[in-house]
Amino acid sequence: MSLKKVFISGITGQDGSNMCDYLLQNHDVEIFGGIRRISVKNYKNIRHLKDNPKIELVNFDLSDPYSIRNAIENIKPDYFINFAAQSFVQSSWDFPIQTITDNALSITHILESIKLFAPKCRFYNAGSSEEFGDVISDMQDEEHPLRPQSPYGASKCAARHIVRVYRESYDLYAVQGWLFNHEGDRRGTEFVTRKISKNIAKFVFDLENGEDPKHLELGNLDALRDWTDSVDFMSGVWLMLNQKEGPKEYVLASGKTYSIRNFLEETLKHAKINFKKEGEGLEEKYYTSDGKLIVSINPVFYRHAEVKLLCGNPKKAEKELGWKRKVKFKQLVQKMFDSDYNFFKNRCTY
Ligand code: NAP
Ligand code: F7E
Repeated sequence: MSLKKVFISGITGQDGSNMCDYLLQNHDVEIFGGIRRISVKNYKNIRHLKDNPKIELVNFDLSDPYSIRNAIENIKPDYFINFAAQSFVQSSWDFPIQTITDNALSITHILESIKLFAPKCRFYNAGSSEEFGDVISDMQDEEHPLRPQSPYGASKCAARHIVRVYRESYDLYAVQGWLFNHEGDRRGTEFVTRKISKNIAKFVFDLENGEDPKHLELGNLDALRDWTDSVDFMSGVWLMLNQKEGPKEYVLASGKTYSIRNFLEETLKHAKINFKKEGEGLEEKYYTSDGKLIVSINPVFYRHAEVKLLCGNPKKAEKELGWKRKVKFKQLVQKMFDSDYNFFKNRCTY
């Protein structure tokens, strides 16, 4: 029997590469990874898969409907997992048209091509807790209204509606999960958790090597986020794609919330930096016990509108899909710091 064909877009990103690893470790499938043309190749998250015969890289750009159509018409995948996106909320105010084009309009192109060329293909689109935006309850579940606060959040809401319309109009297996923030050692360095882990690791490394360490600039430390290890979410996405009944859409989250300040202080503790905090608001600063500046606030990292609190309720996914996360908050902080610290340490030995 021929292997099931899984198309993963965004394979060079955090989730696409983690999904590839998850499938190769747990399921006998053939993977087609969508990659776009960029000026400098960034294959670091998939370098370890370079010679794997079960993976083929395929030209695919969300902003080019012909590349979408060609990929789906030629491969006729059994599953299409769309992790490609303009995924950085902050940039969505600078590139609103690109954000809507790549995150919403492109989903219509994908669904049209699935409808025409692979109607049995099961489609997953990466939804986001950013769709809940200006939240009306302390915990958000599948019933929470969509109240996006950014062009990014609005783009994911538009995609959610078009996925539902195609599912109901054409009886397609098309779902969009609501994934809350998820992180790890493959996270882009512009996102706050990785920005903290990488910069604090470098700070420690420089101190240990007698260099003058550079301090880190951050934005709003009061925002509350629900963080999970991206690796833990991959089985949840696959379960959403393989429901016996449905298809239904689920929230995946840890059910706990922490401030950016909590993440920073936990990282500093794990890095064994004795720190002291001074000032409030824009004047808030972190110093080492001997007075070296570690962190200051730069308003440039504040947003036009902030999602103040995210805390997802994963009960429905746990009960109906049997999904459960493994990694807790402190372990995630440790994993990210250790990975970045080891990078600087090993780089030095070459
Ligand atoms: P990521 O690391 O930023 O990866 C994004 C991927 O999309 C990269 O492979 C990127 O390719 C690709 N991409 C961007 N624009 C593209 C285009 N026009 N055509 C084709 N590919 C394009 O994001 P992630 O954290 O893995 O997130 C995966 C998905 O989940 C995204 O849809 C994101 O919006 C959504 N999401 C993420 C989170 C989270 O906390 N991580 C939470 C909820 C939802 P290049 O390498 O070429 O740039
Ligand atoms: O910001 C605050 C910032 O950029 C988190 C994406 O994966 O998750 C992610 O979106 C919080 C915000 O992620 C800095 O204001 C403070 O409140 O790491 P982030 P995000 O915006 O939550 C959702 C669920 C997605 O769907 C997205 O694709 O941290 N913050 N200081 C900062 N944020 C950044 N980036 N940089 C700072 O210096």
